[in-house]
Amino acid sequence: MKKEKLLELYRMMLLIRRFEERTAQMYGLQKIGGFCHLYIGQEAVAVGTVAALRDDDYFIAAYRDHGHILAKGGDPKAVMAELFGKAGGVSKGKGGSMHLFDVAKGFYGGHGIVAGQIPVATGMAFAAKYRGEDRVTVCSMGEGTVHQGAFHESLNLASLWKLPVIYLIENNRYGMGTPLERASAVWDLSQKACSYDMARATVDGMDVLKVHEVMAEAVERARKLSEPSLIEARTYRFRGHSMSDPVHSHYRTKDEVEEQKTHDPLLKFQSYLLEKKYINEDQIKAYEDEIKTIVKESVDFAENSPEPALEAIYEDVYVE
Ligand SMILES: Cc1ncc(C[n+]2csc(CCOP(=O)(O)OP(=O)(O)O)c2C)c(N)n1
Repeated sequence: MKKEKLLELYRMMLLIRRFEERTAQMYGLQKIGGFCHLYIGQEAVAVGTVAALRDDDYFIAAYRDHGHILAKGGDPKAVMAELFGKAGGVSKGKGGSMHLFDVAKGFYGGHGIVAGQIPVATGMAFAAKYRGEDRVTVCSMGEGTVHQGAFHESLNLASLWKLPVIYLIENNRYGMGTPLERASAVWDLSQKACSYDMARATVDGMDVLKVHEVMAEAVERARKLSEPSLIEARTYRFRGHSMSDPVHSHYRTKDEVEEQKTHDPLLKFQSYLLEKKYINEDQIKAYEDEIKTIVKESVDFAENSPEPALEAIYEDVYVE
């Protein structure tokens, strides 16, 4: 990958990290309400994945979706306004954190129902194939999702019909407070693909370049051969399940979280770029300053954006 592209990935990971740190602050100030799930710690997965896609490819995610929409090119101002529930938001203030949407950028949500996005992704991939497009669909989900029936029904059809879709399990080890080991008979989750004769891979989700490499292969398989894949990215969330879950809840220890932070994907990638001399401390500072401004402008935009009008409640219920 060229240096410019590597720096783009770094900048995006930094944007997502700082955007969400600010989101947490805004939540604390009650500017943001309702459910809100931070992606901090998992940034390499979304960024590495989107780096392997074309702009017109599709991405669909669960409710932990801030990082995905930003990586897919969503406007930070409109994303922050959505978190604030304002009319200038990507979903006109009616979706909130869990229902971010940006069709122009190929981002189809933001879904609050665990596994709800998986059949939709399968349908999107079917539609792309039916229309003769060569667009790829990526469907991200947590590891707690793979036991839902919708996952299995979707993988079966995707394999049977040879659909250009990539199911991406972001294994952050916990479904709310339940560790994978207490919920799943199988711990190597990419094995689930074997039941459906589907290509599979497991990747270090804390390493943006490794994620990119594995996803690039899966994207090629989808685009050129119209074949699906199941990828498991092993990652970790540094914050609680949602804003109502303290970081150090009873289901994991402080030591565990601290140990995981030594694998911070942002710092790991930064060290790599420093080592390669693709970046220096001054440039890091310049990126930080630029991102700080973008995030501040996003908050200002969200603050100043109006509340949705009452009549808007009847709009956008159906799509024509
Ligand atoms: C159908 C359904 N059942 C239960 C819930 C409640 N719920 C919200 S998040 C969650 C855990 C999902 O964990 P995982 O898929 O691993 O995703 P993560 O939060 O770790 O990203 C559950 C059970 C839900 N939203 N939808």
